Amino acid sequence: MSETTPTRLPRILSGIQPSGQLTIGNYLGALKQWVQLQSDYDCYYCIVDMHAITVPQDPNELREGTRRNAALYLACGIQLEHATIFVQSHVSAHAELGWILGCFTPMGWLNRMTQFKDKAAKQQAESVSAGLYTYPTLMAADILLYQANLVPVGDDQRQHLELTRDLAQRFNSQYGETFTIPEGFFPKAGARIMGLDNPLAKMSKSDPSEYHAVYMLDEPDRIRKKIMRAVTDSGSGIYFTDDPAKAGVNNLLTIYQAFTDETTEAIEARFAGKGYGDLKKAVAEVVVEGLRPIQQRYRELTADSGLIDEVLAQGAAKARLVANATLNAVRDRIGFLPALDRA
Ligand code: AQP
Repeated sequence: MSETTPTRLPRILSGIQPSGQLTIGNYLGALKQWVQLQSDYDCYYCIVDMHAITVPQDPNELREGTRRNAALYLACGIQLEHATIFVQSHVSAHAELGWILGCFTPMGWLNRMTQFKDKAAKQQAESVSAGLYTYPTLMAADILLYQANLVPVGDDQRQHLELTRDLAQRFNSQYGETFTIPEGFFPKAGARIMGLDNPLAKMSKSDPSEYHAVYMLDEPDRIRKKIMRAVTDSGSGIYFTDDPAKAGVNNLLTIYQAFTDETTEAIEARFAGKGYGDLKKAVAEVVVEGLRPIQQRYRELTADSGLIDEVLAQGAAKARLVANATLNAVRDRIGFLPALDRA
């Protein structure tokens, strides 16, 4: 089944968890691409609150984070004429298809997921949830429900996307064409922004340390302070490199490049002969200036208290139409008896 019509644009699905303040990693790895791609696709951008609860969340912070994500999507430049913005838990088809796909996923596939291993290692073994383990099958449901052609994500989601493709292919070959096989879209610069305090670990919004991440809503002075304290090395060369000993400098250059879109050569020439202090000041300024219009727009959007909830209500209604069409086809394919009282 594919509810593709000859006239509709190819579709995008992507989402971010409301599991804390969004970082410049979320922005550069995901949001910036969402904005750039939006006019060529029919876009579905969700706030994946059901994924967020795979680790413990404070209910009030989760609600607040959900609205904040939505406002930041809009503040970055997502336009409602191109994109549907919605909350994952508002569309119950995600939970149902997630369950069904879980029943088609060999545990061996899930056992290979490095993100589960990383996140589980940060918790007490006995408190790691089954939901964290089956996270990739819910993510597959998110994508496949919308028959998405393209999924713009950061590098850390590559393995989950591969699993989604494998699952869709397996289901299609068993039950006939049901799901579109999605392609990943990874940014050229900024696919993996590393922690400022530890440039060997991915920058994450849920990392508790104060100097780990720049948040999209950080005040300019706070951004400067964090970047000036970023870990570098005892050497002096400023160039892009895979050498783990210079991961801090490489990360700062990557952030600079992702914000400015300048070429590698131009950036290396700009910093030739300069010191790490100069590099950090320059990076801080491009981050401050890059985030300034987003922060301004965020303040405007959130001044209207009902606006975000209204956007999310309309988004959910639109998303349900697409998601339920796929879910009905899946139910039929696998042999669930139709519920005659269901519209
Ligand atoms: N450091 C990063 N560099 C590039 N892209 C990143 N993304 C996240 N961190 C980086 C991309 O942001 C999107 C949303 O991620 P998510 O919130 O759904 O899950 P995540 O990848 O687990 O993000 P975090 O910030 O690390 O969240 P927590 O700390 O809650 O686990 C994805 O496209 C991701 O690739």
